[in-house]
Order: sequence, then C-alpha cells, then structure tokens
Amino acid sequence: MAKQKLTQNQKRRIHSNNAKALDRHRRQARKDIDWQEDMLGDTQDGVVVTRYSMHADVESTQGEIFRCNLRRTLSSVVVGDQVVWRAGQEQLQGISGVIEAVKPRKNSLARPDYYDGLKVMASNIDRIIIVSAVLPTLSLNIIDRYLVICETANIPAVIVLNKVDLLSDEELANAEAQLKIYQDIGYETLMISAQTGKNMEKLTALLSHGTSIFVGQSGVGKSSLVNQIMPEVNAQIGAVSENSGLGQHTTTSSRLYHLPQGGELIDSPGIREFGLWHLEADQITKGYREFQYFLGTCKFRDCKHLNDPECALREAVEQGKIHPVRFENYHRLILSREENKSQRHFVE
Ligand SMILES: Nc1nc2c(ncn2[C@@H]2O[C@H](COP(=O)(O)OP(=O)(O)OP(=O)(O)O)[C@@H](O)[C@H]2O)c(=O)[nH]1
Ligand SMILES: [Mg+2]
Ligand SMILES: [Zn+2]
Repeated sequence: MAKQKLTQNQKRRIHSNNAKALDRHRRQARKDIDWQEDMLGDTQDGVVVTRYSMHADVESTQGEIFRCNLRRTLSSVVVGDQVVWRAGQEQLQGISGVIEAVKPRKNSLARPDYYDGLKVMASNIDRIIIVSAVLPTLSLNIIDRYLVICETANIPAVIVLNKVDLLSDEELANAEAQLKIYQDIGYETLMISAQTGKNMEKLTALLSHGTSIFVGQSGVGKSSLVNQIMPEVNAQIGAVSENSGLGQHTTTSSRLYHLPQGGELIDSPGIREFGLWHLEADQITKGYREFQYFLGTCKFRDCKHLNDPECALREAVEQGKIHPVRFENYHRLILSREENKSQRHFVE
C-alpha cells in the first residue's frame, strides 16, 4: 500500500515533538553542571557576544570572553543582551561561568519561527544594515520585509547593495534606479563590493558609533563584509550554490564584534524566509513609511487599498507620489501574510 502523505499539521507536530525531545536532552545535559554558590564569584556586568543553543559567550567589562551556562529560569538570552553573570572558580567542561539575569532591553529584533513562535534574534540595536546583493538576485520584496520590521521596531535602517563588481555599466544603472526608490523615501543606501572594497570607507564610517547589525539572505556577503572591515576576524564565508543560486547558510550564530574605529557590529546568519505573519495587517501598512501621509484619507475607513473607490493610496500611486513597486510589494506582503495565517497557527 502506498504510504499516506503527511498533512502540514502532522509534519508540524512531528517536528515540534522532535524539537521538544532535543530540548529536554539539552536541559539534561546542562544539568550536568550544577553551579554551587561557593563555586561562583561575585556578580558582574557583561554583554552577550554569541548565543549558541546551550550556552552563550559573555564579554566581561575588561573585554575577556567567558563561555557561560544560562540559568534555567531565563526565557531568552540573545546577542547584544546586557547581562549579569558570575565567573566560576574553575572551568568545568569548557564552561567558565553562568548568566544570572538579562537587563531590560532597549529594543529587539524578532522574527516569527515556523515551529517555535516568535524568536528574538538580537537586542539593543541602533541601526539595521539590510544587506542585499546582485547574487542571489536583488529582491526588493525582501528589502521591504526587512524595512517593515525596522519601522515596527523603530530602528533606523540602511540598505546596502553588495557585489556591485559583478555588474555591467547598464546593470549598475538599473540597480541605482532601484535603490533610488528607497532614497526618495528617506532611506540611506549604499552600493558596495566586499571584493574590490568599493565604498567600504562609507560603510565603515556609518558603523563607527552605536551597535549595527547585518541582516539579509544567506550568501549576500555579510561575513565577507565583516572580513573586509576586520581581516583579523577571519569569519567563515561560503560560496553561493551554482545549482540553486542560494547561499549555504554558512554563518550559524550571530556574533558581536567591536570595530577598531568605534562602534559594534553584529554579523547574523542568513534567513531563508523572513516572515511577517506575527504582525497585524495595519502594522505592515505602517511599515511603509511613505504611506503614512495618505492613510486615513481613503473614502472608506476599512479601505483595503485595492480596487476600493477613492483610495488615497492608489491615487497617490497614480500621481507618482508612491512608487508602484512598493505598492505592489505591499499587497504581496499582505497576501502572503494572510495565506500563512490560514495555514499556520503558531504560538506566540
Ligand atoms: N563577486 C563578489 N562576491 C562576493 C562579494 N561579497 C561576498 N561575495 C561572495 O559571496 C559568497 C557568500 O558570502 P558570505 O560572506 O559567506 O555571505 P553571508 O551573507 O555571510 O552568508 P550566510 O552566512 O550564509 O548568511 C562568497 O562566495 C563570497 O566570496 C562581492 O562583493 N563580490
Ligand atoms: Mg555569513
Ligand atoms: Zn485605500
């Protein structure tokens, strides 16, 4: 008899049970070190520079890195977190201390996870650098997804287009025109090449104060840019697959670096699909900053901005005040959010 195909729900349940079993296993493994009071020094301040599945690397105020366990009571510890931690009197199984508490976050960058609900990726960020590239193809839809996240979290965004060394003059002009859509609505944009170093000085100048994070698809060259800025870091990079045209998810955990000219930079792993289904439709609408001026002036209060009569947004598009590509992407985001919502019920 042919094997019956699993439904989405069944697949999700299997994955979820599997993840829970792994988590139990991890917790048991963690229990192996039961830090006793007298084994630990005084509490001190630190910052999380990398979060792994079972532990985290904490940087002390003296700039030393300590691999730490996490108290089981802590619900979320991410790169960028300011923490209170205690060093062990000695190293146990490669672990040098324990994180006791996470200080309140100034802000955080989160994304919905298919199985695990909302996942915080990093915290205390001053600037999000959306890295895109001409290989894999430049996708304005992905840029828009990130921009909605940046607007919702109220974190300034910069759009960087990498690998421009691969473009002919004509393609370069075309890419410039696409980036102009974003400049016109007030976003800073930059065309760069980690390979040739083109415009790298502009990027480093931008990063020289506050904490920035590189986000973007796998393979766009985030870690290559880190290496270009700080060759001594020697971050791992991976080729874009010739078959699929996609990145290989080379970076596996986010990592915070101190830049020589000042400022902090977080390199993050590429994400296959940056979903927006944790947001309400009107949050997505608010995530389009150039729409704000027109919102509330549509004829109908529940205007969907599609074929509704006297839609102020559509009129603005017709009058050249809103770029049609942004308007189209907006409707694609709303639609994909609705499709995801109906297929997936996820716990928040
Ligand atoms: N031609 C060209 N190739 C580049 C440039 N920057 C990066 N690459 C190449 O792009 C590929 C992917 O680079 P990575 O730096 O690993 O990309 P990433 O964004 O860190 O990817 P993940 O860690 O998987 O998220 C590598 O083969 C790099 O050599 C560039 O400016 N020009
Ligand atoms: Mg990387
Ligand atoms: Zn409308």
